[in-house]
Amino acid sequence: MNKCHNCSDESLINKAEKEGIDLVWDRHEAMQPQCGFGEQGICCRICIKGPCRIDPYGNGPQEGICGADADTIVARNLIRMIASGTAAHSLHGKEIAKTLLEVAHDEVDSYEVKDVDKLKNIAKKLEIKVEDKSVKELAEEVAYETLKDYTRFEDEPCNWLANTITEQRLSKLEDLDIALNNIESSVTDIMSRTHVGTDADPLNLLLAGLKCALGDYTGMQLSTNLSDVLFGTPEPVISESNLGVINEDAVNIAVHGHNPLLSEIIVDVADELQEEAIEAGAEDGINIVGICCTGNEVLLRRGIPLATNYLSQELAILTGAVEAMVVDVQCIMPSLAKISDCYHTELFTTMPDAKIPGATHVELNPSEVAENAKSIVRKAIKAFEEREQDKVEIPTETSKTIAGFSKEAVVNLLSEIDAEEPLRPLIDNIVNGNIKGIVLFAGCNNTKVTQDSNFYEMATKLLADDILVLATGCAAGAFAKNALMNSHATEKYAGDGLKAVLEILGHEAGLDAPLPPVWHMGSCVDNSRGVDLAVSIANKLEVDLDQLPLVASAPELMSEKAISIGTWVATLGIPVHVGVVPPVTGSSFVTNVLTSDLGDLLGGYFIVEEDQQKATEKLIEIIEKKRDDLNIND
Ligand code: XCC
Repeated sequence: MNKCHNCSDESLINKAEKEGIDLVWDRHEAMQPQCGFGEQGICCRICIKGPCRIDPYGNGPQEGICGADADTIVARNLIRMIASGTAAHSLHGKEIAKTLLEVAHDEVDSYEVKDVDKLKNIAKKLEIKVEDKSVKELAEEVAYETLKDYTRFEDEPCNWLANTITEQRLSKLEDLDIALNNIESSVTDIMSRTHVGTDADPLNLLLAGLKCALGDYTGMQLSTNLSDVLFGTPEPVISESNLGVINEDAVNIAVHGHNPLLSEIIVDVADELQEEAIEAGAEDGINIVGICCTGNEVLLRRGIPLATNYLSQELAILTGAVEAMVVDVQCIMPSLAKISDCYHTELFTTMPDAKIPGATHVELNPSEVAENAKSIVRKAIKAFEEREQDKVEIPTETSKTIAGFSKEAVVNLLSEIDAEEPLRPLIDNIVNGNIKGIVLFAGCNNTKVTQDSNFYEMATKLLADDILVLATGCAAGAFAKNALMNSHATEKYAGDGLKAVLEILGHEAGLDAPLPPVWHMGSCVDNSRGVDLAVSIANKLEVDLDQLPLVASAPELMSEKAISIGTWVATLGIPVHVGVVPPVTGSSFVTNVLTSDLGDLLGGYFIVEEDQQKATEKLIEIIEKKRDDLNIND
């Protein structure tokens, strides 16, 4: 199998081979054949009588030692994945909410409220009175109302759930008793009910999984929105992507992970220390580049170039020109420590809950964040002097990237056409078929797929069929690197209807060229931005989300977070394609619920299809069917 869809990566993979450095693809190969029981989700390690495994061919045991069958085991394993994903995203959100509270209480001076209008809009959404209140008072109330979503014991639904979805959807969730009231208790609930000898009913388990996944959604909503308050709401910005953004004549610092609390400060501090880098011999000063979702966060808000996405994170170090890699939480390969040891690169961990053996730990707690960030940047400047020139090999490829499509940015753009009803031009073009539908690509890379290939192949076909593509997370990284986020891509790939719309919008945006055909909405927590746009369209059309010609796809999914995202997307009524088979096939009951019954119940369901061509056809078919049902197909 090819490892990646990107020639700049190829050269570095060869370099690693020459230098005897194992990369993620080598470890994948060494792991073959992977455990078939694990792949189907029928291995149970929940108690220590086990591990137990169910024979998928029916010859051996059909029950674990306690009597749990394949349906129970698969459902339990799946919802534990959802709980982990929810915990990861919502803890990220909680950190942001706590920081907003600290700003309100004057306890930190490195952060401030950058988007006051957004803060006021959020306050209104959360039914907080805005008049006669200072910014700090509002920030305090918004933070407290937000944090209630982590602590509420009454039955009413979470603020950031109830106030961000359609009314119809909320009542559907209430009818099923899954309108979540407390993010953290949903995680506790999963861990408790999956303990040995507790919930054995696969349907009951799956319903708890849906409820918990809504905690992932709620955590994302509040993460995105409060990050915008603290760091600014993204507007279209032009930058570059791919490993070629690493600059031989600069001190290169890669920021990697998810939480903008860290990367924003590193970017600020780097600006202050440019002179020191130049004095150390780096002609171009300090060059910050991003990886994974931290990369997306600073690309959208600060125009920082994106070096790469998940699967090729190790390759950044292989360039031999990265002085420091600064990581926070999630999706950071522990292998980075070993690989940086082969180079002058220093790997810095910064969060108390994400340390890596072999890395240097510099904790970025809010009270001394600026000082510690400076010490990291100064160490990087020092490392520049130790760079081994004969080990430097930076690929030349970069792609122009236009990013920053927050919902607000989209509405601002559209209001240039219709100030009264900004969504009208978008809706009109969906109704008249210039834009047939929308696909939101999300999720990771996976060694089981040639990196980025599913994203690229599927998106280019969808664009040709006049389907607008939105993207977040490593999906967005794949499109940015592979030149699908610029005006040239619109000329090259978009069908005539879509192209005409993007030309008009590009003109309104003052670009003198079409808007890109793939809209970068941000990091994984920013999947909420896609929902915001969809909810506004649904409300305007007076329909629910499941009626829109809208589909989501995670064609290279990998993480537990991707499972929880996919689950809430389906729960909100949007069909979700996955291009890697999740570990559920050991239970036909669970597989049927996810791919069929869920659709009857909530409108959203999973489509499992590994073949990118067939997957694309299925998505188009769903979009056509939704258009028929809405009576907008000619
Ligand atoms: Fe991680 Fe967000 Fe997946 Fe990328 S897309 S591999 S979760 S970095 Ni979120």
